[in-house]
Amino acid sequence: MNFKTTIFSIFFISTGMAIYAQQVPLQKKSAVGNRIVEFVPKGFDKNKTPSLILASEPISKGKVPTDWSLIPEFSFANNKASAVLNLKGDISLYGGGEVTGPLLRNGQSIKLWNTDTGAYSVEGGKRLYQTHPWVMGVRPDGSAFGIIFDSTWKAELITNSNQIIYNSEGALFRVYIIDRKSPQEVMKGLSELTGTIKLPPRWALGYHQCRFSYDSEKRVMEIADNFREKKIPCDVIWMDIDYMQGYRVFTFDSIRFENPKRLNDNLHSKGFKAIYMIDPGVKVDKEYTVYQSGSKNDVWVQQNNGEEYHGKVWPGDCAFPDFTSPKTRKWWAGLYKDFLNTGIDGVWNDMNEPAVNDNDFPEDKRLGTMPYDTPHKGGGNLPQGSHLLYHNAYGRLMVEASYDGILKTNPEKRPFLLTRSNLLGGQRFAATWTGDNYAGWDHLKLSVPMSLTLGLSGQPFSGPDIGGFLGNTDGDLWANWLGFGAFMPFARGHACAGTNDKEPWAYGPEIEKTSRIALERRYRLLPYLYTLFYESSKTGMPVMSPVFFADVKDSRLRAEEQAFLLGENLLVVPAFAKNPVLPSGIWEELNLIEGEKTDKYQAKLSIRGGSIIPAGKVIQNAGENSFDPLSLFVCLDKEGKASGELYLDSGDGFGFQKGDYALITFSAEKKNDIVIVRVSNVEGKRNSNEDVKAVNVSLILSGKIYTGSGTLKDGITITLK
Ligand code: NBV
Repeated sequence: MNFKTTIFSIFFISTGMAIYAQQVPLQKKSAVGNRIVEFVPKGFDKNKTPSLILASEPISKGKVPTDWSLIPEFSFANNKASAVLNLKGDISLYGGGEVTGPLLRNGQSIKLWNTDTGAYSVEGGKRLYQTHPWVMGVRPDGSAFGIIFDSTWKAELITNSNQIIYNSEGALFRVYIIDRKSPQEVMKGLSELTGTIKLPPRWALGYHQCRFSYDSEKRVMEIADNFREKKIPCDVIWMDIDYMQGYRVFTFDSIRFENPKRLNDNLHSKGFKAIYMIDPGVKVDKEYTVYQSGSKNDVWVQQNNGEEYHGKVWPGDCAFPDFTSPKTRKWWAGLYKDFLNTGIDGVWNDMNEPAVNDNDFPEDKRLGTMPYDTPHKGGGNLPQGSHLLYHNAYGRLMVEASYDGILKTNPEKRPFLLTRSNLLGGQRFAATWTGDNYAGWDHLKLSVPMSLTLGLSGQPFSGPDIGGFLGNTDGDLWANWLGFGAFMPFARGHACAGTNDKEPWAYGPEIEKTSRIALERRYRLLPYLYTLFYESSKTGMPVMSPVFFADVKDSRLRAEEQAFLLGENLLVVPAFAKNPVLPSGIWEELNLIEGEKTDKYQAKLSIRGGSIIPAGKVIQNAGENSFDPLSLFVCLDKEGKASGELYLDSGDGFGFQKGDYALITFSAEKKNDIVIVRVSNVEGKRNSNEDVKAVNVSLILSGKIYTGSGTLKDGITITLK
């Protein structure tokens, strides 16, 4: 046994997997991007481990940079491949996608096996709904690297302080490492490999109201009307599973939702959008058209003996589309046409781990999903393979098909799709939320590092069930959660069946007032938030970032997970935060709504020195005109300068891809007692003077506010007296 084999053997003993692991030499390593290196182990076979993570097959661009130091080591034992990256020095680790536990991932381990885990209770929260075999490391000098284990096989990911270990239960896989000067540059590298989100419609950035379930057309309209009567901003009402006829997907209950078109039209007339749930399990019912058509098209997952696989979900026995097959994905996409033509605006894919209820099996036989050896057909670029290979990609393949169906039905609109299960890279198709949390303080606090970690794993569009899904919520918890949840990329209140009402007005007038303030603050910031989503769709940067992004060299900030940044310029400190570690430098308090300062539930907002944040007025939904007037909040740096950006377009559709947008850069400069704010650059063909007629500027300097107003064309002058 040579020295290296000994190390591997020890490592396998310590992780309890196998005693002897065969070291696997590298077959190839080459640069596939700017400081991105691909590592291919000898014996790697795409037909055993296809890539479902990368946006496209990487192209070799020559040799590995000469100063490159990060080389993974591969091994293979008992038909299971592993890789390890040895770390030198004091490295802060992040990533792993959807995880419980701390933001700083040193000394953590997770299981990559997508699981329906109510209250995150399965295996102590080490196994959640999604798979992100990705870790980012940040060195003391602020330079950073990231590693992708390009595999969907069942796996575990261990982040020790001196090693990143990935143990799969399947064939050899490729590894990609990005090594760049900052974590932000590494995030960009991740998006070069796995893609970015598509720019969402602006309405998707508003507040969403959900419940399992608003169970009749009447109840949905009551909720919608309450928002408008009470003047609490809201854009979307969600239809959970009870709108269906006996939980049959793509159907509507003939009594409670007898006329979905009428309901959707009604919602639209009041400025709401309507989102409906679609699960993967299709009821086995010979009278049901979706089951009939699926059977005719041979789309179902079959067992090794050729019989249809059936598993229990909401409707009882269900068949499951085999999304690994392009034919099946096309068939699934086609189902959306008639469904969406009732005026549905967005889709919610749930239970797509896929979750199967096998509670009537003896405990040791329960998998909660299909048996590992269930075969999947594959097709196109995908080989035939077992569920052990494809389970972690099931949700990701489902949302690819759903996305295509939504886009095909309404090619002139931007799809909005939310998914519970997904895979690294799946941000290209769907936004996500963090599944079934519960109404407790620990899950309220956990929701910040969870969404931060998703953002650091390529998925910027996420948020928790605000208020907590499982269990009853009291007014105090709700108001605290909404107080900062209003600044998360995806902001939706949700509640489980059998729990108390969890709408902003459900806790009495005081909390209703607080909720209104929180949401009015979000709506004022929509122009800023939309600009961040635009940037993210271009570069892969998170919308919500950890505080250490403000100063990557400041080691104090590396573990901060109560406070967070929205973009680079806005710091959000939730009301619950105790002694948060905040970035140094100039940060001024930002106030947006009367009454927020004295409201104990509101997060504290601060604007970074050197920045300009664009804001709109309070509107009730994102379809209303926000720029009457446009507000610019300015905070100067030490040199008396500031700059910022505003992206605007029509809010939906694809005109922006043909130039119908304006990306306006503002700059401010102080000379003696005068500050001049002007447009320094405009990109895009849209005439922003049509959108923005008047501009109000608030300059915040040492806690004092100085104001001025004018137009984009002429610039605005502020006198500091
Ligand atoms: O469709 C019902 C729920 C849904 O409200 C929730 O958000 C999902 O995560 N769904 C799970 C099914 C089971 C809930 C107990």
